[in-house]
Amino acid sequence: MPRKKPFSVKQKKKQLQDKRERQRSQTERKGKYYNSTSSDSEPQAPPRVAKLNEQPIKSSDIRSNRYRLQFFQESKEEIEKNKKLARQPYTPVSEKDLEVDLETIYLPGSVLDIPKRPPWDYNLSKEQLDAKEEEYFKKYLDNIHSQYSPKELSYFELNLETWRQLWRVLEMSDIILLIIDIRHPAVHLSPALYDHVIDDLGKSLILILNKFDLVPPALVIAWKHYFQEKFPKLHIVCFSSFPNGKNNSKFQTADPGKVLHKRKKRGKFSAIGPLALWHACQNIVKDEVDLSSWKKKIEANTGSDESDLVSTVHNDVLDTTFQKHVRYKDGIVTLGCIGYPNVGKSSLMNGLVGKKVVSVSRTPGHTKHFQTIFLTSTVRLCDCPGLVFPSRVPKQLQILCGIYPIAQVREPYSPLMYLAQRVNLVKLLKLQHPNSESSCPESQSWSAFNICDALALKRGFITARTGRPDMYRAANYLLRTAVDGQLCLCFRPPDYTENKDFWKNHAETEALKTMQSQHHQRRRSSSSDSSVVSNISSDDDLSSDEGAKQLEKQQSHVLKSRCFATKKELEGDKEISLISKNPFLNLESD
Ligand SMILES: Nc1nc2c(ncn2[C@@H]2O[C@H](COP(=O)(O)OP(=O)(O)OP(=O)(O)O)[C@@H](O)[C@H]2O)c(=O)[nH]1
Ligand SMILES: [Mg+2]
Repeated sequence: MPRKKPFSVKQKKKQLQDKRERQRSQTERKGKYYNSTSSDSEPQAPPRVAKLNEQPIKSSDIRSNRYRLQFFQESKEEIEKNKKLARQPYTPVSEKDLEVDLETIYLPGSVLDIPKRPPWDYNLSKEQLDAKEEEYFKKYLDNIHSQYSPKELSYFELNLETWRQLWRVLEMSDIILLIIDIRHPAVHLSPALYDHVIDDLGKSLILILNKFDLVPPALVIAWKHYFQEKFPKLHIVCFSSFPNGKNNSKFQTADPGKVLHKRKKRGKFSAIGPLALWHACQNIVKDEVDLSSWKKKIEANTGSDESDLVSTVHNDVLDTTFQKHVRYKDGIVTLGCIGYPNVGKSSLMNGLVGKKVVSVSRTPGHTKHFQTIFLTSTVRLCDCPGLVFPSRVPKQLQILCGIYPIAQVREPYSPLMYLAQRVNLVKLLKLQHPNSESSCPESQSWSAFNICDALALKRGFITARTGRPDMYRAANYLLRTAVDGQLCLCFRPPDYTENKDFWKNHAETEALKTMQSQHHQRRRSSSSDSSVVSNISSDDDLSSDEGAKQLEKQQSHVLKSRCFATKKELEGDKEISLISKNPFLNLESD
């Protein structure tokens, strides 16, 4: 091997300087491309793309990270600025400020409208089709960035592969189910999507107001009427689904081997709202498809006859080509479930089937590829990965909506401040100000950092190295609790505050109250003493051997962490569970 040439320090310095210079000029050249209207003169560096939910690559599937979420990452300056803001005392916002209008979030008819699949025909080869789509998508992003800098926009999906999944599901479905989390309905409904489905594709759209168990009934009904007025062609259905813990707790026996053996069976799922969904579908298909077997299944309210159906879960992993859609082909109606990540699309499918057929998780971006399953011989369900549409929602709110994996949030304090301004955390969590002994009243005003400090002290979250309160952990904990719905942040439609009594006394509100108490009763009676098990079962696919192994690992991990939980932590758990027993504690005035 030839000997290396001796290299002086001076030469090395020069080499590094040149390299830096080259990089700087490259950045400037790219920066011009990202110029926004607001800062025409200053070229900006291209933002980095954060690729979330990285999976360990298995040798059998080198493309396992192909479908992960991709968002623009905030710059360091943005993060520092937000952190600084979160140190300042915050002012709570009024109830009126919780009212949101769709137009303030989406700008229909602007460059922010959803990307639509470019036209295609059978003369194009797969490579040509892919290239055409890539070119179109690049142009779409260029267009957006010629008008907005990433700082001015929400997080939105940059992964073409995920958009392709949406296009595919829209193409193959006869009826589209747009699932939204009723806590944040205005964030989750893109008017451009409505126009695309109704006008361009000529298909029916059912809006599912999901997780209605987490929001006061009057508010759900007010939103329902708001959407109905704005989008007259929508069919609207309220829905909630949950794992049926009774089934899970049966698996808890003294013999851990037995537990694992039995857990290979699929856990049961329950839902409130399938009948209303059936009615909506029946209204659409009329007598073109026979939906009687689905109705019978709902009436029987069991999931017992699908052992053969479960095997028909189908993953079209490499299929990105398309076929011309034929409506109700072979007498089968296809219902495509689409929506933002974490709104409960997969849970809805499980709830309809009555047992766990697709994997669900509280981590967004869990469903990576669309999958189909027959609910009955004439009804096919299709689960699509979650998609974040471009909009003007504050990123803090997006994190609270659950679109960003909490564990990967780089700066959790400003979302926490956003939450604290809208939910009285200090009162709910009975926090004591860290400066409570100080005589100066100004030093006792609350900031997001103070809340984390107080909670960390209260719950005994201490950093291992310095023995100081672990504020980052406290912030993460609170964000997770909010996303899960134990702390209820929900928004109101315009003019709700003035008309609260009208909505409270609305005839539909009473009916929804009954459905809600049904949900809570069934959930309570089914979740006896299985907090550890139910956490795990909703997070992982336990149908495979690998799932069972993972369960074993996780179970021992959870149990271990329980053993090491301090007394303070367990007390804190009780507090949160008290809040979650009354999810509307912070909405008492409602
Ligand atoms: N309270 C409540 N939680 C729900 C309901 N439906 C789903 N969830 C929870 O919401 C979280 C996300 O559920 P998923 O079904 O995995 O959501 P998804 O839309 O498929 O998410 P992606 O696959 O990431 O797009 C899970 O923690 C569910 O337990 C509901 O009706 N009520
Ligand atoms: Mg899913």
